[in-house]
Amino acid sequence: MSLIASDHFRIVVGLGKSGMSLVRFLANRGVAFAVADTRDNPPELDTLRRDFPQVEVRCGELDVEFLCRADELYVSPGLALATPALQQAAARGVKLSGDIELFARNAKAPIIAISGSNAKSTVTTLVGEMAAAAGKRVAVGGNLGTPALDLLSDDVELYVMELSSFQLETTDQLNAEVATVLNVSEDHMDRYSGLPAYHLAKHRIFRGARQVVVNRQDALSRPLLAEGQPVWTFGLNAPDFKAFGLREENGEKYLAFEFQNLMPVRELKIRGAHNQSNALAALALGHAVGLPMDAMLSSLRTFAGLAHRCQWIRERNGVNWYDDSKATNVGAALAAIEGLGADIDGKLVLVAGGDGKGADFSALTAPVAANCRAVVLLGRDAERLAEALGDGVPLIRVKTLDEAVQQCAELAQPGDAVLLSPACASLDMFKNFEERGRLFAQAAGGLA
Ligand code: N04
Repeated sequence: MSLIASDHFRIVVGLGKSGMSLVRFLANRGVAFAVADTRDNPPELDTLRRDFPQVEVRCGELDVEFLCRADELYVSPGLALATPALQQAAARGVKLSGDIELFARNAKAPIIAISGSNAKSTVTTLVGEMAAAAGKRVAVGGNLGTPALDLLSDDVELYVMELSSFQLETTDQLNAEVATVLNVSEDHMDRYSGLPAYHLAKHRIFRGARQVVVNRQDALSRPLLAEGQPVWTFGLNAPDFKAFGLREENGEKYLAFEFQNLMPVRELKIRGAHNQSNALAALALGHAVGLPMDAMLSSLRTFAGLAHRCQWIRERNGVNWYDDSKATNVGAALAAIEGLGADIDGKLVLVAGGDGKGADFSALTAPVAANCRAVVLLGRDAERLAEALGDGVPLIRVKTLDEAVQQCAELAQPGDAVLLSPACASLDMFKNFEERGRLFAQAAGGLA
């Protein structure tokens, strides 16, 4: 018996945004498939039933016999690969894959691939803007914005992809033109056995990469390299060959490439040392694919940062309010606390807490004590945060975001800044971090 492509049967497991992009992709190509989701009422179910009424859908607990009808499963990043039903199917010879693997097999233009615990959306967006400024037909997406498979087009000249560790777990061979893991700090410890497993997942981004970009200040960003494989580096110290970094001349700091100054740091709209690092990472990635320096620098001058990423909301009674709802892990909150803390005359009133995903919060203790007037705590892991922060700073427990905003308004003094930077996911109280940020800004905006 011959096995031709039309004999193959696939199952899309997990019906979120990327699950729907898989459905469209497979349906367009006439591939036979079904859909499964562990939830009784997955978010995209109505859309699927309306647009693809002929597709079989199984909701609720995964059925191994059903999964074993497929030769390949496309598993959602929202579902752990360790899920017993998936592992049982794999043991019976079913291949576990994902949307990024399919994307990589079908992309005809070079891929810039970006992962990391933090700053991946900022760097991905920056590189996308640099490529557009250079006149490239560029497609930007993946973990942010448009799902990977929806970007595929013969017109695209360059793909700029943000990829999460969960997306990389189901990707065998990405074959990026250039790949980077910007940084590695603890996140998603509810889904990984520890930092080594998380690091291993992230480093799958380098499989088949022609060139790599490495963070000189994070040893965990460095992959095992092939002989002669081109490596570009970035970091906040002075650059050497094939490196981007900072140089100082006449008391002025410059973004620099090798031994040449490119642009004074003060021309960046995004503030803080971590954002200088982000700018250098974007330059390194763009340079690796041959983007002209002038187009890249003009993008750096105009980029004002992402929503919910240390975003300025308003000024009230001499206090500036910031929404950093995107800080869903300790590393991100640290960057904001230290970055903004150094930039203001007064102190920070921090709003933190939510779903800590099993994180160790102890790295926050000293920076919070040094930079914060008070911390307003909310969400599932408020008490775990309180324990880690100890008595180095006044702690105020609240039940709602509105209550948090009221407390901040009372606590903050002229010259201070109020900062929502939770160090936690939002899913215990909100739809996502965007909703958390929007509601915080709304409440802050509503103060008389
Ligand atoms: O927004 C926040 O506050 C933080 C969100 C985090 O901390 O990064 N997100 C995740 O951890 C996360 C979210 C990780 C992977 C995927 C997602 C998006 C998408 C698709 C399916 C999805 C969840 C699912 C769930 S599928 C299935 N059964 C925080 C499920 C599925 O339960 O969310 O079959």
